[in-house]
Amino acid sequence: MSKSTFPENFLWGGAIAANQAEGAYLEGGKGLTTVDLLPTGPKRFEIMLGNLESFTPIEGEFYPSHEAIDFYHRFKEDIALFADMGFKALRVSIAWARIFPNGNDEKPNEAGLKFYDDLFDELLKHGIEPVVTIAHFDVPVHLVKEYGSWRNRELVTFFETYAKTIFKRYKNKVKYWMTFNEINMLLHLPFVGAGLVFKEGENKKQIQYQAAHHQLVASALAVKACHEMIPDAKIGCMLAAGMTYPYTCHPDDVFDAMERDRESFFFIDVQSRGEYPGYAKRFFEDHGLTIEMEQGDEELLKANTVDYIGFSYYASRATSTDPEVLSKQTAGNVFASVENPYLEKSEWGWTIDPKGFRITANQLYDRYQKPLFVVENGLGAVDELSATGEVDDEYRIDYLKKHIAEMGEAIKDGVEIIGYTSWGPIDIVSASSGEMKKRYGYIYVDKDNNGNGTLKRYKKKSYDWYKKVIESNGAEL
Ligand code: BGP
Repeated sequence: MSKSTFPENFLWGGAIAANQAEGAYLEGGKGLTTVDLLPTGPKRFEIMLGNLESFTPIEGEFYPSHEAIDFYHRFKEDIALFADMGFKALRVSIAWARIFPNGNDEKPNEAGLKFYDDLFDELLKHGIEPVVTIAHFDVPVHLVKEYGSWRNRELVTFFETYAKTIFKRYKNKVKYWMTFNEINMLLHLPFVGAGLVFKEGENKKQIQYQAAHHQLVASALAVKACHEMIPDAKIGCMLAAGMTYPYTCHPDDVFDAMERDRESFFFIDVQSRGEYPGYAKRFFEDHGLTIEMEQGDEELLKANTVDYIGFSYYASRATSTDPEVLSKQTAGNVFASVENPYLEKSEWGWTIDPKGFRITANQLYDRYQKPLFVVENGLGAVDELSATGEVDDEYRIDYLKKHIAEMGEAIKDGVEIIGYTSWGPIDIVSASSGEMKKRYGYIYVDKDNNGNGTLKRYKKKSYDWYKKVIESNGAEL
């Protein structure tokens, strides 16, 4: 076997989120959560941007989170497959509304707590390390309705209580935590990232950055509590990463690319360095924004920085200041980007850029000098299940192989990376589109876009491939 560039104990595995996998959306005492109000179809995007019509699911609409892939009832079967593949880690999220159905109930919901106890026990039984995201794109609907979600400072206290509750309960089982999934998503899909719903005429930027401050304070409080309550645990932040290329070497383009990256780095600068960067202060001034801070916030942020930088990487982006180039925007991306003529794209218009992965990892490490954890990466594609139950997803293997190879290069560059959990190791509901046909898994789930199917699981070609990658600690790709 060839020599591995990956460290011993590297955390190979996969990542899923409660709302995209569990289903059982009202079972076990769970309350409604923001994602449960996201139907498929064009309305979905409107709502994700903050234009919600109703706080209850509408009769006749199809809401993919309601059943998802029924991981809630089938997790043992699925974990057995992950264990067979040799997973060292599984990243999951806890649904806040399973623990506190209204988000701020006086007492936690025991059935919800028990569900995650069982889930973590099952993982540990197989020697799989649970990596837990505290908030992955879900806010209890009650908090949105009654408090305006993260625009309201009160959410900080509710979140702190929630975080402390789960630290206390799972302190002997979970040693890797993450506060907010893709915290920068708040700026792009505000309902998804922070449960924000806008009224007409409101200054959205003002509300978004105020909500961001609340999440950053909540994140620091969670870091503080985690360090106090579980001294041997590590707690990180989570960024939707992917570097921005300047379209040309014109200084204006280069500056523009830097600013776009900073829009994302802003969050991590606060979470990792512990203070608002100068460029953010200037941005607030230039845009007439005022961030209300309470006494003690700055000290809290400074004293409670993260242990590692978790990030997702799917694609890179490109930017230009030339109006003509700027008019050629790529379709299907959450982050604005102009077409990059050097790169291929996925069926959903996301660029395929393994080298960009290496650059991004280097950028993050140069900037923060803290261990990195790649907690999402993968290719969303349409898979065909043959009549005999096979899926030939060579294109997925190709994508992952190239990305893992570049991750190895980054490690050789001196970047410290502690693990790699590819996105959706089993097919789950797509966050952006709500579709089932946008699949990432090594395991195929028989379910279509309209919610039909047996939910039966099938191993794809990539299943054995990834198993070998793990077995060889990344030496055999
Ligand atoms: C990230 C999210 C995930 C996820 C993934 C893939 O933004 O953290 O929840 O689903 O992207 O995106 P999609 O499902 O839209 O293809």
